[in-house]
Amino acid sequence: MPSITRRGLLVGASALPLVTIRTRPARAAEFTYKLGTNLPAAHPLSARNIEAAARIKEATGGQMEINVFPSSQLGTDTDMLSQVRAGGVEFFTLSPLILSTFVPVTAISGVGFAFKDRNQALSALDGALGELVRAEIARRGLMAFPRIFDSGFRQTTSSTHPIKQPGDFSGFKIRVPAAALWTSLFKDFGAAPTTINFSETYSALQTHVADGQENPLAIIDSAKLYEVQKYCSMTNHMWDGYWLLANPRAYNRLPDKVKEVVRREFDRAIDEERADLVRIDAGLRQTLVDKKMEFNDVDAAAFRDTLRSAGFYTEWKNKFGDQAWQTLVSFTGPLS
Ligand code: X2X
Repeated sequence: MPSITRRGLLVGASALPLVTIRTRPARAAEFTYKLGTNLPAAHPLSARNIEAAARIKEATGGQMEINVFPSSQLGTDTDMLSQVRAGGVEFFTLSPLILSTFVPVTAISGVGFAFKDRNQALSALDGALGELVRAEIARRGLMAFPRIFDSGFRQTTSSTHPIKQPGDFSGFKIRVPAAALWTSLFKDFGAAPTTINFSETYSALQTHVADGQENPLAIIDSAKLYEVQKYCSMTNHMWDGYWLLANPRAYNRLPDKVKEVVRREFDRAIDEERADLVRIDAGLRQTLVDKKMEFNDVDAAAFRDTLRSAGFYTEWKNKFGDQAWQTLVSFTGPLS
């Protein structure tokens, strides 16, 4: 049982009969933390985090309250990353590639055409590859929870033309998130990538600052990008996820029992979110066709060859270093 604070007890006892004290609404939480994400509330990652927050409040008897802020309400990813480092935001979900602006090796899970399916990606990140990158995240003074949220394989959308073969990328004004690996990959395809935070992506597409972008179907749908994009090309060029990051000082301030609840409930949220994506993915293409997007499939091998010829794999192998690269290929098989 949480103890009644001295002040609460005195105020209650002097002003109200005992029975009223016992039925008063729960006192203010001892820990009120924020969780920021760039995803809309309609995306399973936000929905499952909102549910986890409610369970955490309940299981701690109101001691811990986590307010989830979807749709970049706390700022762009770049802002939120600074905030979670400084402690102004306590929890934050972030793509490993964007995190690489602070911890370079985390981008390794985004190497083009590396994982053959989501199970392979999740095994790597639940296994040795995840351990390696989380150790680096910890060394840089941030905390990542042990498992990653799934985001899915990224597809390319456009308002001007479908991407059917690598040549269709030539000069293509494509918005990419803020990470060197993304810019490099699309330059190697021959495109003209421009870095824009996700919170500004919809309007950048609407005003044709960019003609295209790339994201998993669950994000194209939940962020309504189909309203400003006509074509969706199933390039499957990269798998992506979201690390759940915490400010370590804020996390370590929590009593052990609260930490245990937080870990358990976020772990459940991650399981459920991964299952949600598998379930909805099957129908998302049709959902987006119903919303008037035109789809096409591509020959992935041709796109991968383009990257290989441009020196993409050699460059990134050198950047990540042998140990990290060997860990990646122990899951994916050879990559060059
Ligand atoms: O910014 C994006 O495109 C998004 C939403 O997929 C990421 O967070 C990487």
